[in-house]
Amino acid sequence: DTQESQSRGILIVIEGLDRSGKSSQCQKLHDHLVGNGGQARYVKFPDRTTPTGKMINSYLTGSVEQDDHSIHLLFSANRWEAIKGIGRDISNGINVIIDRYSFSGAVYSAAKGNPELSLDWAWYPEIGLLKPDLLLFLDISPEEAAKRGNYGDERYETEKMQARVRTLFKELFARIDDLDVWLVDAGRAIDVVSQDIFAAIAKVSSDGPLTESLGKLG
Ligand code: 2DT
Ligand code: MG
Repeated sequence: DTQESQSRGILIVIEGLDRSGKSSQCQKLHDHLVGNGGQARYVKFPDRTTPTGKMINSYLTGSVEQDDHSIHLLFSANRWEAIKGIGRDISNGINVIIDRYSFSGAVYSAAKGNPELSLDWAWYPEIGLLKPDLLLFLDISPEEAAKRGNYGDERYETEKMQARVRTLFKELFARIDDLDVWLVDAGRAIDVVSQDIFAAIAKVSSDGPLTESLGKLG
């Protein structure tokens, strides 16, 4: 057989608190994969360029108010509208790196402390989205994060909120079955962190089709 069958790409999600270095690490990982001769695409959620993304942006920057459930579902819709395209790219051999995904989606909403908006409720609309081959969580202590300067002025960028989000991320990961989560100490120098990430990626196998999707919480 002389025909080489093309292998699929891998789906990598990078999660973490604000100021954990997610966007820089996603960019470095993208360049690393392309430098090794692969194809890669960097996707960031929320994608603020689409109609749902524009509504989300207005909410985050404080120019409009939204019911907690309603904004939650918009964040989810912002992923659902993109997921077929991501699946197509993966099938075509492109590695897709996602900066924030369903995990941020569930924990930020649940961290608001609205008693009607539990982690279980918040997770539900994510069920059925593609499950990543690898989830990297860039962990940073509140003390390390504080050294990196002040928060911006978008909604959610307060110390109280970040502390709740950090606890909820860990609770959520413990409740998801068969998910490969790598905790990365993101308090270290940027290049040290990226070496850890490249090592984790090298172990990910793309054998078999990417058919798995996110399921119910355990
Ligand atoms: P960035 O700072 O990464 O642009 O995110 N968020 C994000 C949610 O509340 N729900 C979601 O589904 C996602 C993807 C995290 C802006 C803020 O939006 C929060 C921070
Ligand atoms: Mg931010």
